[in-house]
Amino acid sequence: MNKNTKALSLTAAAALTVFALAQVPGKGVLAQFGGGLPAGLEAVIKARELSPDDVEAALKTYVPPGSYDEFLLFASGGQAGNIEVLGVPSMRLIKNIAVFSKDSWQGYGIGDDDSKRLFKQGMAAGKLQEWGDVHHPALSLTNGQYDGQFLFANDKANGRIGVVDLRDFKTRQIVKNPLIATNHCGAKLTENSEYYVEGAQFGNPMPFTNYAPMDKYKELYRGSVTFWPFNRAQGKLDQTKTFTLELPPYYQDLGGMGKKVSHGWVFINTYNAEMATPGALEGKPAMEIQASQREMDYMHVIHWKKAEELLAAGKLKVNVISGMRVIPIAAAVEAGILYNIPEPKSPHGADVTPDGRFVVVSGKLDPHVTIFSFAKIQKAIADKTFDGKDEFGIPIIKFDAAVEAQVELGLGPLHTEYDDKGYAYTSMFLDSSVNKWTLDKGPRGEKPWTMVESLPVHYNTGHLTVAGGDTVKPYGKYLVTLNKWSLDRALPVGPLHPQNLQLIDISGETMKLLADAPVVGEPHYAVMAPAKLFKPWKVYPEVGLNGLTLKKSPTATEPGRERIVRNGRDVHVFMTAIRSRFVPDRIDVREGDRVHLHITNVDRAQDATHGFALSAHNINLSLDPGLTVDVDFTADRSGVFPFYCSEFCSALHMEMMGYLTVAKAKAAGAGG
Ligand code: RUQ
Ligand code: CUA
Repeated sequence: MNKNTKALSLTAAAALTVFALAQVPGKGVLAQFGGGLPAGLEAVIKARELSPDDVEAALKTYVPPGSYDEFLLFASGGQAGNIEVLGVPSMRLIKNIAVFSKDSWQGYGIGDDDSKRLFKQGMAAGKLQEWGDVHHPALSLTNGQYDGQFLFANDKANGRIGVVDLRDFKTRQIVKNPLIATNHCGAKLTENSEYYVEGAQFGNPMPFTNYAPMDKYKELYRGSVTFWPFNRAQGKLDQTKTFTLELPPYYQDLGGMGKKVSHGWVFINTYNAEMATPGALEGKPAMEIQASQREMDYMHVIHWKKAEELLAAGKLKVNVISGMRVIPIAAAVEAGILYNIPEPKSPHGADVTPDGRFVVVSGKLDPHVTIFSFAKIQKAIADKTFDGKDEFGIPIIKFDAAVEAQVELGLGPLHTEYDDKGYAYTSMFLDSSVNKWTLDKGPRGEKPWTMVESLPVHYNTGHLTVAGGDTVKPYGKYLVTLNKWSLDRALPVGPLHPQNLQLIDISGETMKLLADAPVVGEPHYAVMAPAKLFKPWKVYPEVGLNGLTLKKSPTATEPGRERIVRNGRDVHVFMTAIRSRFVPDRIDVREGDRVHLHITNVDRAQDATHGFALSAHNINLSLDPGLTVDVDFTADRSGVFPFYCSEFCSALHMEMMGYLTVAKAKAAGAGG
């Protein structure tokens, strides 16, 4: 729809603007305009054919030059392997955090030793992976609330987790789960960041590097969920202390962490309870048909706290597989830490309410959201109100015994979050809308468990996020939808369209769409928190820090102590960078020498970043103020290779350069 068609007459729009301006807090705002609407403003409204809604949205999202946004949004970059940081309400991109994929802007994975080390930790099945599929960013929690310290990202494609330190917004750790090929569910932290919970996505033999024939899927393939303890002091997931629950080879999907009363429990959706396997050429129906046969799938209900206690007491059987402690299904069932509840088919979100009393499940193929009560689940377990067991011996809690309510919302409910008032918001994939509904109490006296509003979004929204909407205390105010298709929402830029974020104001009685923000890389989920929660460094606190350990680098170089040290075929270059020179600025080596560059940016000024680009060697570094960056390479071809600063750092930036010369091996041999 052309928005010009909804443009109002100048007078109406102008009147509305005055009204909207009058809403700006602080008295006497209109006085600045001489008590009325300046002619210039009227002209803009007319020339741009803005409607009253447009004017209001513009006023609500405008962040004047030099002012800051109120919230930070961390959106997954999907197959771009990164996390994008946007300001809310302006929806401007502020930073790209490279996690699993290379990024030459921040010199990530473009030759430096630190990211080589990180990428090596993240090898999958013995092979370097230079990209990832980031689905679910998660902020570290203290007492169930964001604490602004760490950010986690999962890589669905390779079953990996990345940890980002929010002091400098950089990736500090990548871990690979050796048991599973892919991950998806959980991807969240427990209430005090005790564990990062990582569930498998697609069933695989355990470990996935052990081949097993597909016709033995039920027997030899498994699902799982791994609990990774988080060592906050070190800022690291501790691979040596994980425990994993073996699960049936259903596809584990999203998970909700228990909160408050339900702390200690995790709820994980599954789909493909049919345990179908692909075989299109063998005449099998497509997976989408095979895996949607049953009316119900199962949600796993897991008492991880009890598992932790029993493990500590040595009272739980574990098998060690690929160095990981794996609790077999039978042992988990016997210990009373694993149950199933039937849930409407093809579920996606399992979202625990802020008070922890309910788990809301959205099944893409069911028009309802289903609300399970944690208290009823507990009672059903205590009373053994089971409907037999699944094929793997896991007790099935009776659906009716656990369900609190079902709310009919429409087509394709996917994911639910909560605001600060007591409303729930569910993204509707097929209907392309956000539907708002009441929990067990209508905040404005509405009926409980009732849909109160539906707002169209554009288009095919996957997840949504409310500021703090997955914590015990949501901030509310803004909601962002993460739309899969953008169709006509952005200027055409070729068949590959951007994805689209939409900012929605949820502070009033009704939802208001404020802005579109096309992004690159598929946003699966995002988290949003007040900007003031984060206290990132402006420069590194010390000169000569290693970017991975954040400790003084053994190769840090002070000004005046720059040098080139030859040790056989190894040439160590201790270099400084400062506006606007590299010292040394000439490196003469011979073909076959191993060159080790150790470059310290000794500039202390905020934003005085230098780059180091070396021609024909696939190397570009970002030398942030205070960092020492190491690079290692073999001078394997003779020639003359300029290096230069790739950040425009000063008026004499163009002069910030030098040469690497590589003499032919033979000629050099003569020179000794
Ligand atoms: S996911 S929408 Cu991991 Cu729901 Cu993609
Ligand atoms: Cu240093 Cu440009």
